[in-house]
Amino acid sequence: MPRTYEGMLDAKGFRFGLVVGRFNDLITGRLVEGALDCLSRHGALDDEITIVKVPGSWEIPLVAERLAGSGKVDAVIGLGVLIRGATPHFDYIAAETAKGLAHVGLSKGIPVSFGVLTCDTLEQALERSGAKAGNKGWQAAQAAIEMVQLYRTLGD
Ligand code: DLZ
Repeated sequence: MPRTYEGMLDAKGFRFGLVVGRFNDLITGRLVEGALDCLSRHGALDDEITIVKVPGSWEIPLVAERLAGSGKVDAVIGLGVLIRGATPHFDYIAAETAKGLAHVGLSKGIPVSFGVLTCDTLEQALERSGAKAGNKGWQAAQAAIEMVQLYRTLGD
């Protein structure tokens, strides 16, 4: 029988850092609500959750790195909403936000969830923040819970 490792969905005793872009805050607010709902339903305490707001998605990795290196959180959840405009601006920010968050996880050695929507339209963003396509904030928090548990299970 192969030895198989998986993280349980139990957030009790873990500390989470949410880094939230304020740009498109109609939607990012819904992602935060989803993430907090997921964390509390899985046993995380409000006292163990830190929320840091930043201007936009571009700034999320910078603050995620700071939190991840602080020793004060067990996982970071990045939440932002990018909506494509008329210029290539979106592509630059989306690519760097994704790369930046991946880099933070790899370099700091703690789980970092990617809860950044990259949408063509406001409608797509609404659908992914609590309407017909679920809530990406909730899913990002769920991945963070599973990953902190997995890290604990795998040990050093
Ligand atoms: C400037 C900008 C634009 C045009 N669009 C978005 C967006 O759709 N979503 C988002 O999170 N942030 C956007 N920003 C702001 C940038 O992320 C960043 O905050 C600014 O360029 C300042 O560094």
